[in-house]
Amino acid sequence: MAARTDNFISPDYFKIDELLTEEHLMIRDMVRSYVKKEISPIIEDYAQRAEFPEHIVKQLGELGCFGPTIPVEYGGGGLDYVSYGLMMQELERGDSGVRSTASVQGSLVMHPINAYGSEAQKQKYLPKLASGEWLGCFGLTEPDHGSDPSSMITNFKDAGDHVILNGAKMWISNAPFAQVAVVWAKNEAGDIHGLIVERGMEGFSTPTTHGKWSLRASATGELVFDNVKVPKENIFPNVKGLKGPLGCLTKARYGIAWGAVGAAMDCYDTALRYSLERKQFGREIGGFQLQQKKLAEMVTEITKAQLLNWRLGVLMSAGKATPQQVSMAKRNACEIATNICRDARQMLGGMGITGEYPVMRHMMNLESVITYEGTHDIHLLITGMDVTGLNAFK
Ligand code: TGC
Ligand code: FAD
Repeated sequence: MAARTDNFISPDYFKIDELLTEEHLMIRDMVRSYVKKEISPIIEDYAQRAEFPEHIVKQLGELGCFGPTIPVEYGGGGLDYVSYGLMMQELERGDSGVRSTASVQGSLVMHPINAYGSEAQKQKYLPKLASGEWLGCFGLTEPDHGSDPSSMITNFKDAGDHVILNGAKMWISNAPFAQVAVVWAKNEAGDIHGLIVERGMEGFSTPTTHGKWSLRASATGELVFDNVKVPKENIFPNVKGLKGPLGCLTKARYGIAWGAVGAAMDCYDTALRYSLERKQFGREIGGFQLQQKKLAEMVTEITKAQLLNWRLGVLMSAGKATPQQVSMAKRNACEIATNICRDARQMLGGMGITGEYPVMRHMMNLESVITYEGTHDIHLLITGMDVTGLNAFK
């Protein structure tokens, strides 16, 4: 497949750029240029072949996309949450799988080590993860426990200076390429703890998941633990219970809220451009009311989501955002992005199903994005519980 030239122009209908600082704009433009130069020309090919472009791990590390909010002393960027959001928006504008790689590394692997880990764990793992020398993954979901992780059965037993870990995790992004895995498991008392498991530990394997029609350029796998000896020093000392993994999810869901809007922006830009070039019945299809309705609704929803994300970023940076606000933003972004990508695909007619344009790839990717990190239903129930005080999960 010929490399694609990426002429993306960002929709900014409400001059949201004016809400951003010079630093935000610089970071956003740096990642946007990277995506245009290094991701857009290759990503369709990798997705078609269902292959993970492993070489981008180092590039993302060099760019500062791994752990942008982690303190500088551990190799992070020490940046605010709007900067982090903008990075995720730009990466997912390229491909949801690329954003996934960065989300998992920063929010699901580096964040728990930074927030719950010992000083020795931070020093050992964070700089290597920040630079992209090591890739990490996060194991919460199990074959029989997805939306309800509190029922997990992966467990560890005390064995002196180490513990013995048994069980399996499923649907784990980055797993086949990861050097380290942050794994959530129950101790003998049934309490959930986080452990750092390293590739090479005996009894630990990461079989690849094949046959995905979505996130094809992202590597997904299982984590299998067969009597794995994990040193006790690899257990997070500072967290116990489901709030440990859920706290990580809040950070990652925040990044997804921005990321999904990035995918929507790419589809809108592609559809708009196409509608002004493609002629049927003697005129540009963009001149037909039915196509204008789609474009007008797309840019309206993108604008609303951009404003929601920006406000959430400000609240996150001030330490004032609630997990429920993050759920609303994640759910909203996934919904509007999924609808926009489907409409854009239709606007491209037959061309819309080919890899000539990024739209079908985004559309298929978003089926994972709307499912992982809490399904669309789960985030609706989180909002429902927040506004009524009544729990409809159980
Ligand atoms: P519940 O009793 O509500 O809560 C247990 C404890 O956790 C606290 N908590 C949170 N803390 C931080 N952030 C959040 N978002 C939190 N939500 C809850 C809560 O206050 C409580 O604390 P404490 O001190 O009282 O113990 O728990 P529950 O068992 O009733 O479950 C609630 C529910 C259903 C909302 C939760 O289990 C859930 O969110 N389920 C969805 C599972 C999920 O999102 N899995 C994602 C797996 S990772 C992934 O998909 C990565 S994909 C990445 C990529 O490739 O980009
Ligand atoms: P289920 O929980 O079985 O849900 C099935 C359906 O039931 C859904 O529609 C759901 O909304 C609905 N449902 C469930 N409970 C309720 C309820 N109480 N009320 C109403 N409806 C309900 N996990 C990780 O730990 N780490 C990763 O890196 C990771 N990466 C992923 C990558 C990909 C590509 C995918 C697809 C998934 C990944 N996941 C990961 C797993 C993901 O988080 C789960 O798929 C997700 O949480 C849903 O769990 P499930 O698939 O078991 O669905």
